[in-house]
Amino acid sequence: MTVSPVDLHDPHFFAVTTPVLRRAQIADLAAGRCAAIRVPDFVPAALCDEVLDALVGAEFDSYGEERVYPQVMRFGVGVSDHREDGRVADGYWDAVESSRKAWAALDLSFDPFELCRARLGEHWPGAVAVGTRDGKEMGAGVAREPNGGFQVHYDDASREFSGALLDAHLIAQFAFNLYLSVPESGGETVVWRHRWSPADEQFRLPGSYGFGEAVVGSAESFELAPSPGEALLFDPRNFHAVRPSRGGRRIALGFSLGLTDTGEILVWG
Ligand SMILES: O=C(O)CCC(=O)C(=O)O
Ligand SMILES: [Fe+2]
Repeated sequence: MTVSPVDLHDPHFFAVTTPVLRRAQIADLAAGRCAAIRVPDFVPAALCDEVLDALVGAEFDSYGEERVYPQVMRFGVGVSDHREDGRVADGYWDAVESSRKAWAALDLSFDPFELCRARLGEHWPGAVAVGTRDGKEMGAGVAREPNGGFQVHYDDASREFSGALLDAHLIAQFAFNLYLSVPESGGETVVWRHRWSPADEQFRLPGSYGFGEAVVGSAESFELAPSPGEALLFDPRNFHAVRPSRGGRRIALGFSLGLTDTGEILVWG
């Protein structure tokens, strides 16, 4: 039997666009019945602009340049920069505290991460809360500016950390982004229908979080050009990348989410 190219599409590998994030859609994402959920106008433009205006005047740090090249700028803390041999380095907790202070100093009229959690939880039966580790609250999220793009990579806390990252049993992981500013062109998010396997390590860029694009071979993919105010929730175990931006900054709020065995959604940055 010959398989025509059209049969090579996995009907569960697609991005759904929805005005409202439904409980069933989050369940489908966890179950692998879709690969991404886009919610346009997830946060009203006026609130996005308030955060963007504050961030534009703020000083961003860069991720560790050995591991993250091209350079990605960030405002706030990400635990991926504080991973040491599969553990959370002690310095993470001070970084979380500094990050809280830096966000508070922006003097916004609301907490954008709290608002995102509230929106995510509108139709979810369980709580959506910041995760804890050894009883301490993790970072709530970060603003990231990958103007040169993100290399092809995957995110999976259950592989990246030995033991449990949070004080909970995670059964699925999602990545969340709220786009505040997008470039005139470029800056697309690409997701491939390919999950890490041990042989992929031959494509690992030395010392990097990323892989050479050959790692995804001929895997099916889709490309999303984000709009300001849009939220993207996806399964980050699928390899993904962000294309370089041209003309304008690409700034998004981001955090990771884990679905627990008790039906809560716990986030961390
Ligand atoms: O900025 C994006 O669109 C995706 C960034 C990313 O790699 C992630 O959220 O895991
Ligand atoms: Fe990622």
